[in-house]
Amino acid sequence: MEADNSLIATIRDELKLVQRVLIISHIRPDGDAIGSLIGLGKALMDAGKQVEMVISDGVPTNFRFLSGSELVHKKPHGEFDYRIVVDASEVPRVGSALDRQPGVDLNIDHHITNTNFGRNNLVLTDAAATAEILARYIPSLLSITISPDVANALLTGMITDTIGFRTGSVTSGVLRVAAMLLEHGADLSQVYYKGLVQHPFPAIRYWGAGLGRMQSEPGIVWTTLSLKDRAAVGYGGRDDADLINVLSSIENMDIALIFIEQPSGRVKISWRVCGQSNVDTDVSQIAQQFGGGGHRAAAGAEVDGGIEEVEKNVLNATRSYLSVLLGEPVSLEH
Ligand SMILES: [Mn+2]
Repeated sequence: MEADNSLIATIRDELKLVQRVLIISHIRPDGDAIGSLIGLGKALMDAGKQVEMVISDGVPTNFRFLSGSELVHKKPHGEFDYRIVVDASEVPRVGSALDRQPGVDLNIDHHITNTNFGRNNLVLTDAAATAEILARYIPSLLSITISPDVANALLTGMITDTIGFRTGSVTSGVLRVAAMLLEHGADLSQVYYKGLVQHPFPAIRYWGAGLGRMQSEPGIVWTTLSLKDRAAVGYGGRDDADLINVLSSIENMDIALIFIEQPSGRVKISWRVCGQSNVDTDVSQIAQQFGGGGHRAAAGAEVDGGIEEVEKNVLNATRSYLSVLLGEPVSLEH
């Protein structure tokens, strides 16, 4: 994982001159969005900059243990001379946070689907997390030492995007960067437990609703989560509460997917390559057919339509994708 030297030099020179920096990450933030935002935000503060951190949806409760999370706003308030977007593959992913802001000066990301929307684009698609890119380059970009708060935030991004260092994106280099963050004061067991393991009671009851109607066929396992399910258990999120991690742990499966009903007739879809899959699966290719994106091992999309109709269409596309990969004749259900 290596960025172009002249790009790093350009960014370093620009950051030296700026005073008021806006940093934004994506809606429905995951641990990498939050960890990258807070890690870079606190590092810029350590370098003497005025910083505002913005995520349209705010910080989910499980990441509020991070020092600096209390400084994250839902929209920009001040005036800025530099705008940075982290962990977002395209501008619409940041929601309304960039409204009335004249363009992105620096785009830092690792998504293979990144559209290079920034004036500068530090996009390294072989990085396991945006937080890994930041951990590698913050010391040279800002001429600072990584503080314990910055280390904790960046380790959160790395641990969550690699699901605890167990995805195919984890290399010896990724573990070396994580070890460096521990040397700078990151608390591995706290970050691991709070960022990955711990769930609220209603979330696990919500899993129960999804697990109860889980279905499978050769290679594919899936389920649905409805608005009713969330109301019944009092789960406040609009996501799958990480249930996809359970589905993708089922043996002899290649692809897990979850359909999550959203307000106003939309359905969010989450794909995950199962841990034991032997096929060279890239679920972001299926997600892109539905206007979504993501990574080889984990991808998502959100589409208009009723949950049953979306389930049928998306399952068929997933079947077709897998059949082509396996070199089998395509048989679709109608
Ligand atoms: Mn990420």
